[in-house]
Amino acid sequence: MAPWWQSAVVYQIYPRSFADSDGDGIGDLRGIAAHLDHLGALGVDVVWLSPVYRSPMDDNGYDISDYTDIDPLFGTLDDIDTLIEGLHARGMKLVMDLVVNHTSDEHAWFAESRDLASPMRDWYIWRPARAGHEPGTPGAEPTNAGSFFSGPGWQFDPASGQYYLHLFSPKQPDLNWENPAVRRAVYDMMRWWVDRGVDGFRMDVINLISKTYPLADGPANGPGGLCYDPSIVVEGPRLHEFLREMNREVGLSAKELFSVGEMIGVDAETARSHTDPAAGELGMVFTFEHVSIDNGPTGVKWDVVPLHLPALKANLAEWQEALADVGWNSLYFENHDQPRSVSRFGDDSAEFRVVSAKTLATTLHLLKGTPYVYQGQELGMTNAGFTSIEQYNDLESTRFFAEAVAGGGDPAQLLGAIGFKSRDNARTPMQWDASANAGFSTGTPWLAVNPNHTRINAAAAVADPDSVFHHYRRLIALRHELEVVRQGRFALLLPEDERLFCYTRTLGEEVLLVVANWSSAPVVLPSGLPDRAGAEVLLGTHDSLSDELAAWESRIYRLA
Ligand code: TEU
Repeated sequence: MAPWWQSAVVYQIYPRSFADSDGDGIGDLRGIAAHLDHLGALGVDVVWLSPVYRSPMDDNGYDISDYTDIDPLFGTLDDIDTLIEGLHARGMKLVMDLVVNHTSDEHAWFAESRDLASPMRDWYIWRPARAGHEPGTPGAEPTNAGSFFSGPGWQFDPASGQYYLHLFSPKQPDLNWENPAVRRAVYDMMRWWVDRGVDGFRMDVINLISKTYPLADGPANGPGGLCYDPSIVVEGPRLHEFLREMNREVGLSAKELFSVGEMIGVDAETARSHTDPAAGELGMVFTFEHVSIDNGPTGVKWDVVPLHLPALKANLAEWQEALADVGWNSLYFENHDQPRSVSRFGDDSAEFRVVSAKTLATTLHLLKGTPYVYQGQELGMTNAGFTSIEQYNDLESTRFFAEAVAGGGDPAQLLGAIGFKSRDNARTPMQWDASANAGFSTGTPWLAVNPNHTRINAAAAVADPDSVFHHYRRLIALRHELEVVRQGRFALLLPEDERLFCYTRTLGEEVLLVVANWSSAPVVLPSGLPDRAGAEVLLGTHDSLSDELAAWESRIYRLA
Protein backbone atom coordinates (compact mmCIF):
# COMPACT_ATOMS: atom_id res chain seq x y z
CA MET A 1 0.00 0.00 0.00
CA ALA A 2 1.19 3.50 -0.82
CA PRO A 3 2.22 5.52 2.24
CA TRP A 4 -0.39 8.05 3.45
CA TRP A 5 1.61 11.09 2.38
CA GLN A 6 1.30 10.05 -1.28
CA SER A 7 -2.39 11.02 -1.05
CA ALA A 8 -1.80 14.22 0.90
CA VAL A 9 -1.82 17.90 0.02
CA VAL A 10 0.41 20.13 2.14
CA TYR A 11 -0.23 23.73 3.16
CA GLN A 12 2.84 25.78 4.11
CA ILE A 13 2.55 28.44 6.78
CA TYR A 14 5.17 31.16 7.19
CA PRO A 15 4.19 31.98 10.78
CA ARG A 16 5.56 35.49 10.81
CA SER A 17 3.16 36.49 8.03
CA PHE A 18 0.07 34.35 8.61
CA ALA A 19 -1.98 35.81 11.47
CA ASP A 20 -1.08 37.97 14.46
CA SER A 21 -3.15 37.32 17.60
CA ASP A 22 -1.52 39.80 19.97
CA GLY A 23 -1.11 42.98 17.93
CA ASP A 24 2.71 43.10 17.84
CA GLY A 25 2.66 43.07 14.03
CA ILE A 26 4.16 39.58 13.80
CA GLY A 27 2.17 36.42 13.16
CA ASP A 28 2.08 33.77 15.90
CA LEU A 29 0.87 30.30 16.86
CA ARG A 30 -2.42 31.50 18.36
CA GLY A 31 -3.06 33.36 15.13
CA ILE A 32 -2.64 30.10 13.24
CA ALA A 33 -4.89 28.23 15.67
CA ALA A 34 -7.61 30.82 15.02
CA HIS A 35 -7.61 30.08 11.28
CA LEU A 36 -7.78 26.30 11.17
CA ASP A 37 -11.26 26.49 9.64
CA HIS A 38 -9.74 28.13 6.57
CA LEU A 39 -7.44 25.13 6.14
CA GLY A 40 -10.27 22.72 6.83
CA ALA A 41 -12.45 24.38 4.17
CA LEU A 42 -9.61 24.14 1.67
CA GLY A 43 -9.26 20.45 2.48
CA VAL A 44 -5.51 20.16 2.98
CA ASP A 45 -4.09 17.21 4.93
CA VAL A 46 -0.82 18.53 6.31
CA VAL A 47 0.46 21.83 7.62
CA TRP A 48 4.18 22.56 7.29
CA LEU A 49 5.24 25.30 9.67
CA SER A 50 8.31 27.34 8.81
CA PRO A 51 10.50 27.65 11.95
CA VAL A 52 8.91 28.83 15.20
CA TYR A 53 11.84 27.90 17.46
CA ARG A 54 13.75 30.34 19.63
CA SER A 55 15.79 32.53 17.30
CA PRO A 56 17.50 35.92 17.05
CA MET A 57 15.57 36.19 13.73
CA ASP A 58 18.53 37.13 11.58
CA ASP A 59 16.95 34.93 8.86
CA ASN A 60 13.42 34.99 10.30
CA GLY A 61 13.81 31.81 12.31
CA TYR A 62 16.10 29.81 10.01
CA ASP A 63 18.78 30.73 12.58
CA ILE A 64 17.80 28.68 15.63
CA SER A 65 19.18 29.28 19.12
CA ASP A 66 17.07 26.62 20.90
CA TYR A 67 15.54 23.67 19.06
CA THR A 68 13.26 22.64 21.91
CA ASP A 69 11.61 25.94 22.69
CA ILE A 70 9.26 28.30 20.87
CA ASP A 71 10.33 31.87 20.26
CA PRO A 72 8.32 34.26 22.46
CA LEU A 73 7.38 36.19 19.31
CA PHE A 74 5.41 33.13 18.21
CA GLY A 75 4.15 31.90 21.59
CA THR A 76 4.94 29.02 23.92
CA LEU A 77 5.28 25.25 23.96
CA ASP A 78 1.70 25.15 25.27
CA ASP A 79 0.61 27.00 22.16
CA ILE A 80 2.26 24.48 19.89
CA ASP A 81 0.64 21.63 21.84
CA THR A 82 -2.71 23.32 21.35
CA LEU A 83 -2.03 23.73 17.65
CA ILE A 84 -1.06 20.07 17.27
CA GLU A 85 -4.27 19.05 19.06
CA GLY A 86 -6.38 21.39 16.94
CA LEU A 87 -4.91 20.05 13.72
CA HIS A 88 -5.20 16.42 14.78
CA ALA A 89 -8.80 16.96 15.86
CA ARG A 90 -9.54 18.11 12.30
CA GLY A 91 -7.70 15.17 10.75
CA MET A 92 -4.70 17.26 9.73
CA LYS A 93 -1.05 16.62 10.51
CA LEU A 94 1.79 18.92 11.49
CA VAL A 95 5.21 18.95 9.86
CA MET A 96 7.94 21.03 11.49
CA ASP A 97 10.84 22.72 9.74
CA LEU A 98 14.14 21.07 10.65
CA VAL A 99 17.10 23.42 10.24
CA VAL A 100 20.19 21.41 11.10
CA ASN A 101 22.78 22.32 8.50
CA HIS A 102 23.43 25.28 10.76
CA THR A 103 22.32 26.82 14.05
CA SER A 104 22.25 30.42 15.18
CA ASP A 105 25.54 31.82 16.43
CA GLU A 106 23.53 32.46 19.61
CA HIS A 107 22.85 28.74 20.17
CA ALA A 108 24.44 27.41 23.40
CA TRP A 109 26.33 24.84 21.32
CA PHE A 110 28.06 27.56 19.34
CA ALA A 111 28.79 29.65 22.44
CA GLU A 112 30.57 26.59 23.85
CA SER A 113 32.26 25.87 20.53
CA ARG A 114 33.90 29.31 20.50
CA ASP A 115 36.15 28.02 23.27
CA LEU A 116 39.28 26.46 21.72
CA ALA A 117 39.64 24.06 24.65
CA SER A 118 36.03 22.87 24.72
CA PRO A 119 35.12 19.35 23.60
CA MET A 120 32.38 21.11 21.62
CA ARG A 121 34.92 23.05 19.56
CA ASP A 122 34.54 20.36 16.91
CA TRP A 123 30.70 20.72 16.71
CA TYR A 124 31.21 23.47 14.13
CA ILE A 125 33.71 23.92 11.31
CA TRP A 126 36.71 25.96 12.42
CA ARG A 127 39.81 26.58 10.30
CA PRO A 128 42.94 28.74 10.58
CA ALA A 129 43.58 31.62 8.19
CA ARG A 130 44.95 30.86 4.74
CA ALA A 131 48.70 30.13 4.95
CA GLY A 132 50.82 33.27 4.65
CA HIS A 133 47.95 35.65 5.53
CA GLU A 134 47.38 37.71 8.63
CA PRO A 135 44.20 36.30 10.30
CA GLY A 136 41.25 38.67 10.00
CA THR A 137 42.60 40.62 7.02
CA PRO A 138 40.83 40.68 3.64
CA GLY A 139 41.57 37.56 1.63
CA ALA A 140 42.79 35.60 4.66
CA GLU A 141 39.66 33.40 4.72
CA PRO A 142 40.68 29.70 4.79
CA THR A 143 39.10 29.09 1.35
CA ASN A 144 37.21 31.09 -1.26
CA ALA A 145 33.81 29.64 -0.24
CA GLY A 146 31.05 32.19 -0.88
CA SER A 147 27.91 32.40 1.24
CA PHE A 148 24.45 31.92 -0.31
CA PHE A 149 23.66 35.33 1.13
CA SER A 150 26.60 37.13 -0.57
CA GLY A 151 30.12 37.70 0.76
CA PRO A 152 32.61 35.15 2.11
CA GLY A 153 31.35 31.95 3.73
CA TRP A 154 33.89 32.25 6.56
CA GLN A 155 33.67 34.56 9.56
CA PHE A 156 36.71 35.53 11.62
CA ASP A 157 36.49 34.98 15.36
CA PRO A 158 39.10 37.26 16.99
CA ALA A 159 39.01 35.42 20.33
CA SER A 160 40.48 32.22 18.89
CA GLY A 161 42.11 33.71 15.79
CA GLN A 162 40.24 31.19 13.61
CA TYR A 163 37.35 31.24 11.16
CA TYR A 164 34.03 29.38 11.21
CA LEU A 165 32.14 28.25 8.13
CA HIS A 166 28.70 29.74 7.42
CA LEU A 167 27.20 28.82 4.05
CA PHE A 168 24.36 31.25 4.88
CA SER A 169 24.62 34.41 7.02
CA PRO A 170 27.46 34.96 9.52
CA LYS A 171 24.81 34.38 12.19
CA GLN A 172 24.21 30.85 10.82
CA PRO A 173 27.37 28.81 11.56
CA ASP A 174 27.42 25.36 9.89
CA LEU A 175 27.33 22.31 12.15
CA ASN A 176 30.02 19.66 11.74
CA TRP A 177 28.08 16.51 10.84
CA GLU A 178 31.31 14.46 10.83
CA ASN A 179 31.12 14.58 14.61
CA PRO A 180 28.84 11.74 15.84
CA ALA A 181 27.86 13.73 18.95
CA VAL A 182 26.32 16.40 16.68
CA ARG A 183 24.30 13.79 14.84
CA ARG A 184 23.12 12.21 18.09
CA ALA A 185 22.01 15.59 19.42
CA VAL A 186 19.99 16.24 16.24
CA TYR A 187 18.28 12.83 16.34
CA ASP A 188 17.47 13.26 20.05
CA MET A 189 15.84 16.58 19.27
CA MET A 190 13.85 15.09 16.40
CA ARG A 191 12.59 12.26 18.64
CA TRP A 192 11.62 14.85 21.25
CA TRP A 193 9.32 16.53 18.69
CA VAL A 194 7.92 13.23 17.46
CA ASP A 195 7.10 12.33 21.05
CA ARG A 196 5.34 15.68 21.34
CA GLY A 197 3.06 14.71 18.46
CA VAL A 198 4.55 16.15 15.29
CA ASP A 199 4.07 14.07 12.16
CA GLY A 200 7.27 14.74 10.28
CA PHE A 201 9.86 17.19 9.08
CA ARG A 202 10.71 19.50 6.19
CA MET A 203 14.50 19.42 6.19
CA ASP A 204 16.19 22.69 5.35
CA VAL A 205 19.10 22.48 2.85
CA ILE A 206 19.67 18.91 3.95
CA ASN A 207 22.01 18.06 1.06
CA LEU A 208 24.64 20.44 2.47
CA ILE A 209 25.25 18.49 5.69
CA SER A 210 28.10 16.36 4.36
CA LYS A 211 30.82 18.84 3.44
CA THR A 212 33.38 18.58 0.71
CA TYR A 213 34.33 21.65 -1.25
CA PRO A 214 34.08 24.37 1.43
CA LEU A 215 37.14 22.83 2.96
CA ALA A 216 39.18 23.53 -0.20
CA ASP A 217 39.15 26.30 -2.84
CA GLY A 218 36.52 26.08 -5.58
CA PRO A 219 36.40 27.74 -9.00
CA ALA A 220 36.10 31.53 -8.59
CA ASN A 221 32.92 32.95 -10.12
CA GLY A 222 31.97 35.79 -7.76
CA PRO A 223 33.25 39.21 -6.77
CA GLY A 224 36.71 39.09 -5.14
CA GLY A 225 37.38 35.56 -6.39
CA LEU A 226 34.65 33.98 -4.28
CA CYS A 227 33.17 30.66 -5.33
CA TYR A 228 29.37 30.87 -5.48
CA ASP A 229 28.84 27.65 -7.42
CA PRO A 230 26.30 25.61 -5.41
CA SER A 231 27.06 22.42 -7.32
CA ILE A 232 30.24 21.94 -5.34
CA VAL A 233 28.82 22.28 -1.85
CA VAL A 234 25.97 19.80 -2.27
CA GLU A 235 25.68 16.03 -2.02
CA GLY A 236 28.85 15.36 -0.04
CA PRO A 237 30.29 11.84 0.26
CA ARG A 238 28.47 10.89 3.48
CA LEU A 239 25.03 12.33 2.66
CA HIS A 240 23.32 8.99 1.98
CA GLU A 241 24.86 7.53 5.12
CA PHE A 242 23.73 10.45 7.32
CA LEU A 243 20.18 10.38 5.92
CA ARG A 244 19.89 6.62 6.43
CA GLU A 245 21.19 6.95 9.96
CA MET A 246 18.70 9.74 10.70
CA ASN A 247 15.84 7.73 9.26
CA ARG A 248 16.75 4.71 11.37
CA GLU A 249 17.46 6.59 14.59
CA VAL A 250 14.30 8.73 14.44
CA GLY A 251 12.09 6.06 12.88
CA LEU A 252 11.06 8.13 9.87
CA SER A 253 10.09 5.11 7.76
CA ALA A 254 9.16 2.82 10.63
CA LYS A 255 6.62 5.34 11.98
CA GLU A 256 5.50 6.53 8.52
CA LEU A 257 6.54 10.06 9.37
CA PHE A 258 6.41 12.72 6.68
CA SER A 259 9.81 13.77 5.34
CA VAL A 260 10.81 16.17 2.60
CA GLY A 261 14.40 17.24 2.11
CA GLU A 262 15.14 20.61 0.57
CA MET A 263 18.04 20.00 -1.80
CA ILE A 264 19.84 22.81 -3.59
CA GLY A 265 20.97 21.81 -7.09
CA VAL A 266 19.47 18.31 -6.92
CA ASP A 267 18.68 16.60 -10.24
CA ALA A 268 16.02 13.98 -10.83
CA GLU A 269 18.36 10.97 -10.77
CA THR A 270 19.86 12.03 -7.47
CA ALA A 271 16.39 12.69 -6.08
CA ARG A 272 15.44 9.14 -6.98
CA SER A 273 18.44 7.80 -5.10
CA HIS A 274 17.26 9.63 -1.97
CA THR A 275 13.56 8.78 -2.26
CA ASP A 276 13.79 5.15 -3.34
CA PRO A 277 12.03 3.43 -0.42
CA ALA A 278 14.75 0.78 -0.49
CA ALA A 279 17.31 3.46 0.36
CA GLY A 280 15.53 4.19 3.65
CA GLU A 281 16.20 7.94 3.51
CA LEU A 282 13.46 10.45 2.62
CA GLY A 283 9.87 10.52 1.39
CA MET A 284 10.51 13.22 -1.19
CA VAL A 285 12.79 16.16 -1.94
CA PHE A 286 12.34 19.76 -3.05
CA THR A 287 14.28 20.53 -6.19
CA PHE A 288 15.19 24.03 -7.38
CA GLU A 289 15.43 23.14 -11.07
CA HIS A 290 11.97 24.23 -12.21
CA VAL A 291 12.12 27.46 -10.19
CA SER A 292 15.47 28.29 -11.81
CA ILE A 293 14.09 27.97 -15.36
CA ASP A 294 13.66 31.75 -15.63
CA ASN A 295 17.23 32.47 -14.50
CA GLY A 296 19.38 33.96 -17.25
CA PRO A 297 22.71 32.70 -18.63
CA THR A 298 24.65 33.33 -15.38
CA GLY A 299 22.29 30.96 -13.58
CA VAL A 300 21.88 33.50 -10.79
CA LYS A 301 18.31 34.12 -9.60
CA TRP A 302 18.64 37.90 -10.00
CA ASP A 303 19.49 37.48 -13.67
CA VAL A 304 15.89 37.26 -14.86
CA VAL A 305 14.73 36.14 -18.31
CA PRO A 306 11.14 35.57 -19.48
CA LEU A 307 9.75 32.09 -18.94
CA HIS A 308 10.22 29.77 -21.94
CA LEU A 309 7.33 27.35 -21.44
CA PRO A 310 8.88 24.38 -23.32
CA ALA A 311 11.83 24.47 -20.89
CA LEU A 312 9.55 24.38 -17.85
CA LYS A 313 7.49 21.54 -19.35
CA ALA A 314 10.60 19.56 -20.23
CA ASN A 315 11.91 19.87 -16.70
CA LEU A 316 8.66 18.93 -14.96
CA ALA A 317 8.23 16.02 -17.40
CA GLU A 318 11.77 14.83 -16.72
CA TRP A 319 11.02 14.65 -12.99
CA GLN A 320 7.66 12.97 -13.56
CA GLU A 321 9.35 10.28 -15.64
CA ALA A 322 12.44 9.83 -13.47
CA LEU A 323 10.30 9.23 -10.38
CA ALA A 324 7.48 7.35 -12.10
CA ASP A 325 8.23 3.93 -10.64
CA VAL A 326 10.75 4.53 -7.89
CA GLY A 327 10.74 7.50 -5.52
CA TRP A 328 8.24 10.33 -5.23
CA ASN A 329 7.87 13.96 -6.36
CA SER A 330 7.02 17.07 -4.41
CA LEU A 331 5.02 19.57 -6.48
CA TYR A 332 5.42 23.28 -5.82
CA PHE A 333 5.49 26.65 -7.53
CA GLU A 334 5.65 28.77 -4.38
CA ASN A 335 7.17 28.84 -0.92
CA HIS A 336 8.57 31.47 1.43
CA ASP A 337 11.71 31.82 -0.75
CA GLN A 338 10.01 32.19 -4.14
CA PRO A 339 8.06 35.04 -5.71
CA ARG A 340 4.30 34.70 -6.20
CA SER A 341 3.60 32.35 -9.09
CA VAL A 342 0.72 34.38 -10.53
CA SER A 343 3.10 37.33 -10.92
CA ARG A 344 5.97 35.15 -12.11
CA PHE A 345 4.47 32.53 -14.44
CA GLY A 346 0.88 33.78 -14.78
CA ASP A 347 -0.64 37.19 -15.52
CA ASP A 348 -1.45 39.26 -12.44
CA SER A 349 -3.36 41.97 -14.36
CA ALA A 350 -6.93 42.64 -13.20
CA GLU A 351 -8.20 40.85 -16.30
CA PHE A 352 -6.30 37.56 -15.98
CA ARG A 353 -5.14 37.18 -12.38
CA VAL A 354 -7.91 34.86 -11.25
CA VAL A 355 -7.97 32.66 -14.33
CA SER A 356 -4.19 32.40 -14.63
CA ALA A 357 -3.85 31.52 -10.92
CA LYS A 358 -6.42 28.74 -11.46
CA THR A 359 -4.65 27.41 -14.53
CA LEU A 360 -1.27 27.33 -12.81
CA ALA A 361 -2.96 25.42 -9.99
CA THR A 362 -4.58 22.89 -12.35
CA THR A 363 -1.30 22.32 -14.17
CA LEU A 364 0.58 21.65 -10.93
CA HIS A 365 -2.06 19.71 -8.98
CA LEU A 366 -2.76 17.18 -11.72
CA LEU A 367 0.87 16.04 -11.76
CA LYS A 368 1.95 12.95 -9.84
CA GLY A 369 3.44 13.76 -6.46
CA THR A 370 2.57 15.61 -3.26
CA PRO A 371 1.31 19.15 -3.98
CA TYR A 372 2.22 22.08 -1.74
CA VAL A 373 0.06 25.19 -1.37
CA TYR A 374 1.90 28.17 0.09
CA GLN A 375 -0.22 30.52 2.23
CA GLY A 376 -2.02 33.03 0.01
CA GLN A 377 -1.39 31.02 -3.17
CA GLU A 378 -4.96 29.74 -2.78
CA LEU A 379 -6.10 33.38 -3.02
CA GLY A 380 -3.94 34.22 -6.03
CA MET A 381 -1.88 36.66 -3.94
CA THR A 382 0.57 38.69 -6.04
CA ASN A 383 4.11 40.03 -5.70
CA ALA A 384 4.65 42.83 -3.17
CA GLY A 385 5.22 45.67 -5.62
CA PHE A 386 8.00 47.25 -3.52
CA THR A 387 9.99 49.95 -5.34
CA SER A 388 12.66 51.03 -2.83
CA ILE A 389 15.24 48.93 -0.97
CA GLU A 390 14.02 50.33 2.37
CA GLN A 391 10.77 48.44 1.93
CA TYR A 392 12.56 45.09 2.03
CA ASN A 393 13.36 43.08 5.14
CA ASP A 394 14.92 39.90 3.72
CA LEU A 395 18.67 39.66 4.25
CA GLU A 396 19.19 37.81 0.96
CA SER A 397 17.76 40.80 -0.96
CA THR A 398 19.39 43.55 1.08
CA ARG A 399 22.83 41.91 1.17
CA PHE A 400 22.72 41.24 -2.58
CA PHE A 401 21.69 44.85 -3.27
CA ALA A 402 24.52 46.24 -1.11
CA GLU A 403 27.11 43.98 -2.74
CA ALA A 404 25.89 44.72 -6.28
CA VAL A 405 25.69 48.48 -5.77
CA ALA A 406 29.20 48.47 -4.27
CA GLY A 407 30.34 46.63 -7.40
CA GLY A 408 28.94 49.38 -9.64
CA GLY A 409 25.49 47.90 -10.37
CA ASP A 410 22.65 50.19 -11.46
CA PRO A 411 20.28 50.53 -8.47
CA ALA A 412 17.19 50.94 -10.66
CA GLN A 413 17.95 47.78 -12.59
CA LEU A 414 18.76 45.88 -9.38
CA LEU A 415 15.47 47.00 -7.84
CA GLY A 416 13.68 45.66 -10.90
CA ALA A 417 15.22 42.22 -10.45
CA ILE A 418 14.64 42.25 -6.69
CA GLY A 419 11.06 43.39 -7.27
CA PHE A 420 10.51 40.33 -9.41
CA LYS A 421 12.43 37.68 -7.43
CA SER A 422 12.82 38.80 -3.82
CA ARG A 423 11.71 36.37 -1.13
CA ASP A 424 9.74 39.21 0.47
CA ASN A 425 7.23 38.88 -2.38
CA ALA A 426 6.01 35.74 -0.62
CA ARG A 427 6.29 37.19 2.87
CA THR A 428 3.86 40.10 2.83
CA PRO A 429 1.09 39.45 5.37
CA MET A 430 -1.68 37.00 4.55
CA GLN A 431 -4.70 38.85 3.19
CA TRP A 432 -7.66 37.78 5.30
CA ASP A 433 -10.10 40.58 4.52
CA ALA A 434 -10.48 44.09 3.13
CA SER A 435 -10.04 45.86 6.48
CA ALA A 436 -6.96 47.80 7.60
CA ASN A 437 -3.86 45.56 7.61
CA ALA A 438 -5.89 42.93 5.74
CA GLY A 439 -7.13 41.47 9.02
CA PHE A 440 -3.60 40.20 9.65
CA SER A 441 -2.84 42.36 12.68
CA THR A 442 -4.24 45.18 14.76
CA GLY A 443 -0.70 46.53 15.14
CA THR A 444 1.82 47.64 12.54
CA PRO A 445 2.73 44.66 10.34
CA TRP A 446 6.46 43.82 10.27
CA LEU A 447 6.35 43.90 6.43
CA ALA A 448 3.97 46.08 4.43
CA VAL A 449 0.58 44.62 3.55
CA ASN A 450 -0.10 44.57 -0.20
CA PRO A 451 -2.59 47.39 -0.95
CA ASN A 452 -4.47 45.01 -3.23
CA HIS A 453 -5.84 43.24 -0.12
CA THR A 454 -8.99 45.33 -0.55
CA ARG A 455 -9.75 43.13 -3.61
CA ILE A 456 -7.67 40.01 -2.99
CA ASN A 457 -8.50 38.45 0.36
CA ALA A 458 -9.76 35.24 1.95
CA ALA A 459 -13.18 36.59 2.94
CA ALA A 460 -13.96 37.65 -0.63
CA ALA A 461 -12.55 34.42 -2.10
CA VAL A 462 -14.47 32.12 0.22
CA ALA A 463 -17.71 34.00 -0.57
CA ASP A 464 -17.21 33.73 -4.35
CA PRO A 465 -17.85 30.25 -5.79
CA ASP A 466 -15.71 31.13 -8.86
CA SER A 467 -12.67 32.20 -6.84
CA VAL A 468 -9.14 30.84 -6.93
CA PHE A 469 -9.80 29.45 -3.44
CA HIS A 470 -12.70 27.26 -4.57
CA HIS A 471 -10.67 26.10 -7.56
CA TYR A 472 -7.92 24.91 -5.21
CA ARG A 473 -10.55 23.29 -3.01
CA ARG A 474 -11.90 21.35 -6.02
CA LEU A 475 -8.40 20.30 -7.12
CA ILE A 476 -7.62 19.00 -3.65
CA ALA A 477 -10.92 17.11 -3.56
CA LEU A 478 -10.17 15.56 -6.98
CA ARG A 479 -6.87 14.21 -5.68
CA HIS A 480 -8.61 12.70 -2.69
CA GLU A 481 -11.30 11.13 -4.91
CA LEU A 482 -9.34 9.75 -7.82
CA GLU A 483 -6.59 7.16 -7.74
CA VAL A 484 -5.56 8.23 -11.25
CA VAL A 485 -4.68 11.70 -9.89
CA ARG A 486 -2.61 10.16 -7.14
CA GLN A 487 -0.91 7.33 -8.97
CA GLY A 488 -1.57 7.59 -12.74
CA ARG A 489 1.32 7.59 -15.19
CA PHE A 490 2.23 10.97 -16.70
CA ALA A 491 2.83 11.66 -20.40
CA LEU A 492 3.64 15.11 -21.79
CA LEU A 493 1.92 16.21 -25.03
CA LEU A 494 3.01 18.98 -27.42
CA PRO A 495 6.43 19.48 -25.75
CA GLU A 496 7.48 22.28 -28.14
CA ASP A 497 4.27 24.32 -27.90
CA GLU A 498 5.11 27.72 -26.40
CA ARG A 499 1.62 28.45 -25.06
CA LEU A 500 -0.09 25.15 -24.28
CA PHE A 501 0.74 22.86 -21.35
CA CYS A 502 -0.98 19.53 -22.08
CA TYR A 503 -0.52 16.07 -20.62
CA THR A 504 -2.29 12.85 -19.79
CA ARG A 505 -2.43 10.74 -16.64
CA THR A 506 -3.24 7.09 -17.10
CA LEU A 507 -4.14 4.33 -14.65
CA GLY A 508 -5.40 1.10 -16.20
CA GLU A 509 -8.31 2.04 -18.49
CA GLU A 510 -8.74 5.48 -16.99
CA VAL A 511 -7.19 8.45 -18.80
CA LEU A 512 -7.24 12.11 -17.74
CA LEU A 513 -6.29 14.80 -20.21
CA VAL A 514 -5.15 18.21 -18.95
CA VAL A 515 -5.14 21.09 -21.43
CA ALA A 516 -3.92 24.47 -20.22
CA ASN A 517 -3.38 27.72 -22.07
CA TRP A 518 -0.39 29.41 -20.42
CA SER A 519 -0.83 32.64 -22.39
CA SER A 520 -2.91 35.81 -22.29
CA ALA A 521 -4.38 35.23 -25.77
CA PRO A 522 -6.74 32.54 -27.11
CA VAL A 523 -5.18 29.38 -28.56
CA VAL A 524 -6.78 26.74 -30.79
CA LEU A 525 -6.12 23.19 -29.60
CA PRO A 526 -4.18 21.46 -32.37
CA SER A 527 -5.30 18.20 -33.92
CA GLY A 528 -3.33 15.27 -32.63
CA LEU A 529 -4.46 15.63 -29.02
CA PRO A 530 -6.35 12.58 -27.69
CA ASP A 531 -9.99 12.32 -28.87
CA ARG A 532 -12.28 14.29 -26.56
CA ALA A 533 -15.57 12.98 -27.98
CA GLY A 534 -17.78 11.88 -25.11
CA ALA A 535 -15.22 13.01 -22.53
CA GLU A 536 -16.37 14.50 -19.24
CA VAL A 537 -14.84 17.78 -18.02
CA LEU A 538 -13.97 17.20 -14.37
CA LEU A 539 -12.89 20.77 -13.77
CA GLY A 540 -12.44 23.75 -16.06
CA THR A 541 -11.86 27.45 -15.74
CA HIS A 542 -14.64 28.26 -18.25
CA ASP A 543 -17.94 26.65 -19.18
CA SER A 544 -16.81 25.76 -22.67
CA LEU A 545 -16.01 22.75 -24.77
CA SER A 546 -14.77 24.75 -27.73
CA ASP A 547 -11.55 23.76 -29.48
CA GLU A 548 -10.39 27.30 -28.88
CA LEU A 549 -9.10 27.90 -25.36
CA ALA A 550 -9.61 31.43 -24.05
CA ALA A 551 -6.65 33.25 -22.53
CA TRP A 552 -5.42 31.17 -19.56
CA GLU A 553 -8.28 28.69 -19.93
CA SER A 554 -7.67 25.14 -18.71
CA ARG A 555 -9.69 21.92 -18.49
CA ILE A 556 -9.30 18.49 -16.96
CA TYR A 557 -11.04 15.84 -19.08
CA ARG A 558 -11.84 12.28 -18.17
CA LEU A 559 -11.67 10.57 -21.56
CA ALA A 560 -14.44 8.20 -22.57
O1 TEU B 1 16.72 27.90 1.71
C1 TEU B 1 17.86 27.48 1.06
C2 TEU B 1 18.21 28.24 -0.08
O2 TEU B 1 18.88 27.74 -0.94
C3 TEU B 1 17.72 29.62 -0.18
O3 TEU B 1 18.47 30.44 0.62
C4 TEU B 1 17.83 30.00 -1.56
O4 TEU B 1 19.18 30.08 -1.91
C5 TEU B 1 17.21 31.30 -1.80
O5 TEU B 1 16.16 31.53 -0.95
C6 TEU B 1 16.66 31.36 -3.17
O6 TEU B 1 17.28 32.39 -3.78
C7 TEU B 1 16.50 27.48 2.99
C8 TEU B 1 15.29 28.19 3.56
O7 TEU B 1 14.16 27.82 2.81
C9 TEU B 1 15.55 29.66 3.54
O8 TEU B 1 14.43 30.41 3.94
C10 TEU B 1 16.71 29.91 4.48
O9 TEU B 1 17.06 31.28 4.42
C11 TEU B 1 17.94 29.08 4.11
O10 TEU B 1 17.62 27.72 3.84
C12 TEU B 1 18.92 29.06 5.25
O11 TEU B 1 18.39 28.34 6.31
